[in-house]
Amino acid sequence: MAMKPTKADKFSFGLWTIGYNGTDPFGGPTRPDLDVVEAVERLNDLGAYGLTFHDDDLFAFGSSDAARQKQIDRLTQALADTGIVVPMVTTNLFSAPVFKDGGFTSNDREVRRFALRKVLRNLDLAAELGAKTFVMWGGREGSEYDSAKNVGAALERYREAVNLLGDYVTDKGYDIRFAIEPKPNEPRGDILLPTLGHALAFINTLDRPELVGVNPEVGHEQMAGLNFTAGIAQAIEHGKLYHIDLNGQRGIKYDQDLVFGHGDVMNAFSLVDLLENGGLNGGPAYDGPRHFDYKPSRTEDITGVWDSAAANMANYLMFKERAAAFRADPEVQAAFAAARVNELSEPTLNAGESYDDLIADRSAYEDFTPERYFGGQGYGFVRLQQLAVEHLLGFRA
Ligand SMILES: [Mn+2]
Repeated sequence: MAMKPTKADKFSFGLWTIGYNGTDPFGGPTRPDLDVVEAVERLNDLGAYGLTFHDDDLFAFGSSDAARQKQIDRLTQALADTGIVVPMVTTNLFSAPVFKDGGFTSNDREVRRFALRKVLRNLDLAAELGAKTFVMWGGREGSEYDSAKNVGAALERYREAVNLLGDYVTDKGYDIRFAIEPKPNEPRGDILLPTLGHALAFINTLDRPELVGVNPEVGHEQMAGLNFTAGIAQAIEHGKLYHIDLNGQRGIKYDQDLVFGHGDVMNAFSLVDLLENGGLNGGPAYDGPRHFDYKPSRTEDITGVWDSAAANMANYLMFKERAAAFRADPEVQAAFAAARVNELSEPTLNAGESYDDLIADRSAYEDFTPERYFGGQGYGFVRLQQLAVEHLLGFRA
């Protein structure tokens, strides 16, 4: 029962995902390169709405102005022919040898100035294509050796760079916001802003924090052993979920970039439940693109590439359908009530209550009986989780 997406589902893909040719640290390509026009047409056939890219995905690093423009024109024509949009653009500051010690935070000042110029040029292209989000994944911003990188200075340079970019889009009048993508390691031994939490703290130190949010990736947080759904909930609570990268990862190991739903299935279910049902009055908590940043495994031929692209979207829609069934089940509603999940939304103090009032309230302390929590007053969280599993596995309508 594969579910068929439509453009209203807002599914988008990176050109580097379906375009991944299978190269890994231990072997070369297993598939030919994918042309951007074919990518746009096939994504459109499959029901996606958006394509995203790094500058170097569309035109090779170091391309002449003419070669660059030719590729932009070919993309623009394919977009016009299909109605596919470009909701997000990002810059490659990690593949070319010049960025081997990073872009914004390279120890080499000339490299930092070159990196800024590359990003400014790419921002103009993003604006031209109507992208609303500009992702910054600093894959090479880090080090392998503690003595090789002054982390404090690196964060100052990172801030200097992002502040400059914020000035640029503001002065140009571009309707673009930035989204920082955290990752703990790979390709660097340790990457700056390694988790969503580090990024949120950094954003608060910027000149224009309102222009900058996060683009968390499922696998990146899970590589650090963190609960992705919980991190996304915090990003939403801070109003900072500007974009999201969906994929699959199984535990703390190398960045697998599996199809969404092919990693931690339970966490994928709770994530979709949060995105689709975690907002006001049970509505969506996020209305941006559902963006897939995965890699079709290098074992696959081109048929496997498109099967995997379709699988990402079908899995998201199946999780969405299962989450809706879970929420609609009266037994689940009863279990939520028994678990007092909604009680957490009640403020702990009464309206206008002071600490003096709290201290005067004997029921809060003197007459309260903590002893009853020993052997009693269970929460039933396990029952609630079991109901989720039964819905997820299709054993409940
Ligand atoms: Mn990844």
